[in-house]
Amino acid sequence: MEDILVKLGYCVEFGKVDKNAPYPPDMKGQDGADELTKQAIEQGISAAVILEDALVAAMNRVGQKFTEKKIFIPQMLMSAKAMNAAVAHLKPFFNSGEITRKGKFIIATVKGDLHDIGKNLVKMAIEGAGWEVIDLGVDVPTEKVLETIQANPDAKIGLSALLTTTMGNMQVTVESIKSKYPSNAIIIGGAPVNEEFKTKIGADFYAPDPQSAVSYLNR
Ligand code: B1M
Repeated sequence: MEDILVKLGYCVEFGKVDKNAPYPPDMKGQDGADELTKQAIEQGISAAVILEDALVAAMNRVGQKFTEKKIFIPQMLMSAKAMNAAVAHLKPFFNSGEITRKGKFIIATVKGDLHDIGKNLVKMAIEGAGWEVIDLGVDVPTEKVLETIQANPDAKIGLSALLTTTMGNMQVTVESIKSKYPSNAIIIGGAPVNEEFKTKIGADFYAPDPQSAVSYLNR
C-alpha cells in the first residue's frame, strides 16, 4: 500500500499526469497520477488516505519548492494537472461525504482585474490541501463576493489583484466584507500587494505565494 502511495505522490510532485504524458521525460511510458489513483482505489485504500498521504503531501512539497524558488510556474502547473487527474477519481468520495473538507474558501480576482494565473495556482493549492473552493473568477464586483459569503457564512475569503489600479477595488471589497462580516478571515495576494497594504485595508493575512495561504488556513 505504501509503495503505490509513494509512487502516486512522486507523480504529482513531478507532474506525471498519465501513462501517455511525455513529461517528465525520465518517466515516459510509466503509469501516472491517473492510473495510480485508480489502482489505489481498486486496492481498497481509502480516498482520505490517498488524498492526505499521497496527494496533499506531494502538493505541500511542490508549494515548498516553489516558495524556495527550486521550481517555477511550468512545473507547478504540471503538478497541478497531475493532481487534478488524481482528484477526479476521488470526487465521488467527496460527494458521498467519506472525505470531509476542512472548510470553504471563496476566491476571486477583484473588480477590473483579468489576471487569473496566480489566483488559479492559489485555488489549486488550497483545494489540494483539502478545502472546498468556490471560485468566482476574475473581475468580480464586491456585491458578488458579499452574496457568496451570505450563502456560505463560515467561508474564508481570498482576493487577488495584479494591477496597481485595481488595488483600490481590493480595498473597497475588503472594507465592505469587514463591515458586514467582521469575523470572516480575508487573505489577499498578488504582485503589487504587500504586508503594509494588508494592514492599511484591514485584511487578515497577506500571502506572497500559494503555500503561505495554505499554511495560514491550516493554522
Ligand atoms: Co498584465 N500586467 N495587463 N496581463 N500581466 C502585469 C501585471 C504588469 C506588471 C506587466 C508590466 O507592465 N510589467 C502590468 C501591471 C502594472 C501595474 O499595475 N503596476 C500589467 C498590465 C499593465 C496589464 C494591462 C493593463 C495591459 C494593457 O492592456 N495595457 C492589462 C490589464 C487587463 C486587466 O486586468 N484589466 C493586462 C493584461 C494581461 C493579460 C490578459 C494579457 C495577461 C493575463 C492573463 C491571465 O491572467 N489569464 C497578463 C499577464 C500574463 C501579465 C504578466 C506578464 C504575468 C502575470 C502572471 O500571471 N504572473 C504580468 C507581468 C509579471 O507579473 N511579470 C502582467 C504569474 C503569476 C503566477 O504570478 O499573479 O503574481 P502572480 O501570482 C503569484 C503571487 O502574486 C501570489 O501567488 C502567485 C504564485 O506565487 N498570489 C496570491 C496571487 N494572487 C494571490 C492570492 C492569494 C495569495 C497569493 O490569496 C488570495
